[in-house]
Amino acid sequence: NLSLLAKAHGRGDDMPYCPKTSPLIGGPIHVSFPSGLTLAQVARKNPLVVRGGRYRPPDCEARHRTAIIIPHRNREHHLKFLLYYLHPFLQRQQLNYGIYVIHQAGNYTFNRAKLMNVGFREAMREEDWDCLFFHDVDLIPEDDRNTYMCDANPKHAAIAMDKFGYKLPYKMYFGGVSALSPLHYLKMNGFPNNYWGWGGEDDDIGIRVSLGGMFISRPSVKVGRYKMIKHKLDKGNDVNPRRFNMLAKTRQMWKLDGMNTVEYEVLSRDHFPLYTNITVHIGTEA
Ligand code: BGN
Repeated sequence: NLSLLAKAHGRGDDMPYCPKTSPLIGGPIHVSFPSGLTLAQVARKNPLVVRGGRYRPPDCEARHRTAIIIPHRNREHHLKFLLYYLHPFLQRQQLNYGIYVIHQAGNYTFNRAKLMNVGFREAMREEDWDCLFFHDVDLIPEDDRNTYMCDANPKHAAIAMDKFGYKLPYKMYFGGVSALSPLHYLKMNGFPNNYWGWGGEDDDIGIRVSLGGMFISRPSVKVGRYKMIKHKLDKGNDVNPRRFNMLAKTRQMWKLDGMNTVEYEVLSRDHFPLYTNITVHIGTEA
């Protein structure tokens, strides 16, 4: 059975499964932002990463297939640092993984949650991922024991961020980095499509988890640590004044808006050396 599975994923019979706990895990990571770093250098440091930012352990069959979904616009500088840390981090965890950057086309107000719906659909189209990590571009994980695999319930991975003093800012916080299986995602009808601008969409997603009959799981604060790359509020991502009213209606809205209603147009799909870039037109506010 195991070897059939291995064959179905394009490998020979004799590849053993990777150990349940990777021997390559090292614990805390010192994160700094070297000036002058280039994507070509990152590529040279990761020779086993193939087209589109894909990787499989060379000497064992991965137990987990994880897609990283990164909503993005005009943050190339952050993306470079994230890729610099994330590729080796995921390789030490012996994952079969792929990195997807979902780039919002145009200058209209940013919509993080809708871009993640796009990422979910487009990543699942390419591969039977068993876990999706929805990842802000400016958050660098600081401990590789924070495993990028899914739990039985949706997981909030960014429990301890430096900007919040390495603790949760509030109990229901679900922002930054979260991990859902395809089944979790569909149970909560994905994410809302109508949060334009900064704030509230992550709280909506957190509420959807419980409306979908699930709980939020978290790693320990020792392990779920992240360093945020400092930046100013983005142009085109103003604070959304409607977020309070919208959050009050999540219970009425979650089945009417989400994965079942997402509409967009893919403008390009590029398999770059370190990531797959999907540029998408997601429209404007109704
Ligand atoms: C919250 C925001 C989140 C944001 C966190 C951390 C709202 C909704 C109004 C209650 N939520 O206040 O979106 O991720 O702060 O910055 O603004």
